[in-house]
Amino acid sequence: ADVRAYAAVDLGASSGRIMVGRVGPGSLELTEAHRFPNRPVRVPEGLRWDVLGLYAGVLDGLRAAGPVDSVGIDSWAVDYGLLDADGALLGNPVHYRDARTDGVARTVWETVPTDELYAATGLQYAPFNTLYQLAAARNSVQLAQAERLLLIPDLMAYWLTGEQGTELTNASTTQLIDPRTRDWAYGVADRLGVDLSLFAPLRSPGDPAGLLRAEVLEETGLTGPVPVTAVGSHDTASAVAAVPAEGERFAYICTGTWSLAGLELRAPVLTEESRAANFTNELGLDGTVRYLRNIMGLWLLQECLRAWGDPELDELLREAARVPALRSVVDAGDAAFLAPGRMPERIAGACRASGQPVPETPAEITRCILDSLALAHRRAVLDAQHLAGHPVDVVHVVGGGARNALLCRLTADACGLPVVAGPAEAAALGNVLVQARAHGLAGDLDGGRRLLRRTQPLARYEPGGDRARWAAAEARLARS
Ligand code: LFR
Repeated sequence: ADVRAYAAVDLGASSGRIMVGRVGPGSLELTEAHRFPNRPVRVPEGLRWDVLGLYAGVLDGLRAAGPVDSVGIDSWAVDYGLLDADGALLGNPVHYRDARTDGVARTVWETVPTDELYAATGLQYAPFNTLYQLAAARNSVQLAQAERLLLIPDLMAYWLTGEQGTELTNASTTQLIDPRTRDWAYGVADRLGVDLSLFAPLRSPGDPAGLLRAEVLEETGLTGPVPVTAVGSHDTASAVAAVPAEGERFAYICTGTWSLAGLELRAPVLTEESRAANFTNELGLDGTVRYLRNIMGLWLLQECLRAWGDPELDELLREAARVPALRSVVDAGDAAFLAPGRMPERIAGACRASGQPVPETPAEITRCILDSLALAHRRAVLDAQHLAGHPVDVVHVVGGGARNALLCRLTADACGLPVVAGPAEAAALGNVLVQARAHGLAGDLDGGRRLLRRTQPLARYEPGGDRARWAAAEARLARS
């Protein structure tokens, strides 16, 4: 049968990978071609991405992938590179965890109050939204010299093809897009003095994004022409496209460095209640809206592991499973955990400050993190249903955390709903499916999901345990 091969470049905050998806009628097989670490670098000016290192990793990955029918690129959101009039990169892209946005939002809200900003863009407040990053950079030499701003996946696509565009799902994380028109929020940009001509024209998932340049073909050993296809270039957009759900009554949690927990909707929810609950309306495939809340996610654990000298994870999780449940919990939605460094101390400090037992051993701290994440998942899934008037029967856990059985079980218990876990490589699979679809394979969003249910191993966790304890832990946290 006719099988096509698609390279999915998926760049995450801690690693990049190039996966190859082979898609035929009724078949889908994903293999890893290359994986490499993504290590942010702290220089005197602040925290930066090693974007040339990432691009080199992409080229290595394409070489390892071998012949493919198309390439798609997704990455984390909000960050960007600036280009000068010659198309050269102006400095290393700033990491969204950099401190330059501290206190900046308040100055933006003096011009456009936060409720107006939410009504116009539907984006939850996060200090790192591109809008605030641009405000922080307002008087910088780089921004003054910039002719173009490319979000990270669009920058990679530009280097690979020489063509520039702004992919819509990722553009919606800039806080400069109106989720109703799915076009620029011209009024907001105007009032805040953001020059929208910095951005290349919008393009949508499935649109052609150029051909690999001759030098790229030479460096990767590929034979042209090889098209690059725009996908849901925000990794979360791709991951949600690969949630193997049936129908509409489902919630999802995309787990990785972050936990992104919420619903897929047909229209944004722009109410004041929704803003106060810090829910975001990001744009997804085919006119959908990703209505979700950002939760600190496995970042909390990753940072602890780093502090502990990277102990064996499976062993640590086994020990954590034996620690009594819900002894102490922290607010996993708290932006106080955003910056890197000293995470075990910060978590212990938060427990102490709220009058709870202070976790001491790595196993106790790990248990505190997983209980806290499950609790935050519960809150987000409950709040989203209420705010959107959209009830669910099941919670899908996709991304790296789908492999963490303890996290999945606790999430099922906390939500009081069955959890279906997998696929772990959801972002890469969503990336592949959009490319396949642009070639007339795999069908629409539902068709892609059906294909995933048939081809990907999924695990199911039924809710158990004492549900009242989760409500009590939640009440404890709310009081502290
Ligand atoms: C996940 C993610 C989130 C976004 C955060 C920062 O990788 O893309 O969706 O809020 O990273 O870009």
